[in-house]
Amino acid sequence: MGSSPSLSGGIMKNITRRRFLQYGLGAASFAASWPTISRAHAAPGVNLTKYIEPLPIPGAGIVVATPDGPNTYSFTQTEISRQLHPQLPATPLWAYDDGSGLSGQFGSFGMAVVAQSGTPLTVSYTHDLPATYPDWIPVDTRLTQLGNEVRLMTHLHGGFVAADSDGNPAVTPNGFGPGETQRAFYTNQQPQMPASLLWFHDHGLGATRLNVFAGLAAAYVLRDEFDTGSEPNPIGIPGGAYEIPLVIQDRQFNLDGTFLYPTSDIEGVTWIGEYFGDVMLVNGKVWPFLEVEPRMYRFRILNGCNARILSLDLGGPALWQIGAEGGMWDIPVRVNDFVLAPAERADVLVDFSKFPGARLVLKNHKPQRPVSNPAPALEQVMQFRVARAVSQPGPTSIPSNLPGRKADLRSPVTPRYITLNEIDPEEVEWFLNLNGVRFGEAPPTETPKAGTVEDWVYINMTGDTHPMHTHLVTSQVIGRTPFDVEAYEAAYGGPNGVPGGIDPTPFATGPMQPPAPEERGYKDTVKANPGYFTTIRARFELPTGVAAPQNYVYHCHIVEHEDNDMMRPFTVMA
Ligand SMILES: [Cu+2]
Repeated sequence: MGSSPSLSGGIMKNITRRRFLQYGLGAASFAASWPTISRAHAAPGVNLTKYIEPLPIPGAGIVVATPDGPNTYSFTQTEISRQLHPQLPATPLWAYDDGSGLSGQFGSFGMAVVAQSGTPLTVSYTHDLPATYPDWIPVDTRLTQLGNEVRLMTHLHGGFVAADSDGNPAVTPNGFGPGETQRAFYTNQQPQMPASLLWFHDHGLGATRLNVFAGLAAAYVLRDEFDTGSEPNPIGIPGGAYEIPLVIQDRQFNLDGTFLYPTSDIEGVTWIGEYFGDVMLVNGKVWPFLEVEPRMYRFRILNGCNARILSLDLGGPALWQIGAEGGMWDIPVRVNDFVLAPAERADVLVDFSKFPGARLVLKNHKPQRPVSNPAPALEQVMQFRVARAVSQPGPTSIPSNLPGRKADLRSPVTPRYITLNEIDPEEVEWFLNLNGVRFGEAPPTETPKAGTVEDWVYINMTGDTHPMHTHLVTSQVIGRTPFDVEAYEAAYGGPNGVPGGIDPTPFATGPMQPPAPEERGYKDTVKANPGYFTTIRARFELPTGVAAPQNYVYHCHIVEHEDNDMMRPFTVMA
């Protein structure tokens, strides 16, 4: 393709592949570029029989972590092996061990901390994994600080914590090595950490995608006096055995049972642009089933995929969403499906009372535009088998009010304009960035003053949706504005994309579109769709007793993108 003198070749290529994917060639062109090198040893997921093992749940397959002192947990990152499907050999996994030895973990996702909003926790993580990566985890040593060494760092995703408890590479770029212990203080402070579903996962610089893929992810459930987790509760929502986490992750397998992570077919490159599986795991088991009673349930859904954006539908029962990443909302919202990008969560009420005896399949569809994600189709997620009898009736109606919050922040100071760029796709130098600079290339340019409210405008120069995650804060989605990407790029683009700080408003091609109904509350991960600039608003506060400056990061939560520089530090200033 020709390129005008005012544009670098890199920028034109930046557009090329992603535009093809977005505007039609889609599946065909993606299939052609799907890495093939290791597929000879792949165990095709299509051959695995679906819905023959039960979903692991807390207390039966998912370990509810046991503290080793008052409000203190001590985890060890360790290697275990579990059979994730009866037709597969056992799979080696990396896991968080609470000291129990993990006999209660049945699958590849098996740990949950239950904490109380308002009560802080002290948590440690001790690296007891191999010193170097095993063969089934393909490191790209161009992206890591210390080559093939396994360097770990646990981040509490959604945590309102001091920088040195955050588990972020702006503070600890080298992470933690074998035998070393990371210590963290999780404030669980109110109102910033209300009852909600958080998760903790590895955040090793340049290796997050691999460490999470290997299993280092766990749930962190915050409760309060309303959201007790028991039934009955003051809110009038299901609890106990009728509240169930659904952590959805796609994977590929090798014939020997190990997880398969493809490598690039570009000479000299190991990293791939996105990891997509051909098998769906829920709570760490391949295509499981769950027996439910014909009554109301509460599901806490987390997209734990590396790169796949899910669009989920249950094909029957009414779905009511009551909250998302930043906790519960003020009212329930009726939804038809859930479009969840990696790290996004949905808190959902589902009433099976009209479906006794039914077998329902949770399905995943291709997300509708303007959401764009190059994932190949993977339609089936899990099965619900509805029994005919109810053992405990529980709530029979959706509550009209909830004890949570609608996002409503006012008086932002000057907005920050942040560009999302993809450079030289399908070439050796392929990488992504924010503001035209690599993660460690320049000091932070996002430096909010503690206590102020800021609008951050994510200007997507690529053809894909990027789920942008900001550490420390949750955000209100203000809206998304369509704009002329090519004209903005032609005016301001350079070899590494468009730099930050340039208002795209003069290039808008229509009015700002309001947030989706399911973006009602505060969110810690927001979809930045292609063809739009997305405006979010947050109050940049620090936990009680923590003095500015404090360093955090924000990044795309497609973890392949995060690992290849779609991440930047930010500093909360005095
Ligand atoms: Cu991304």
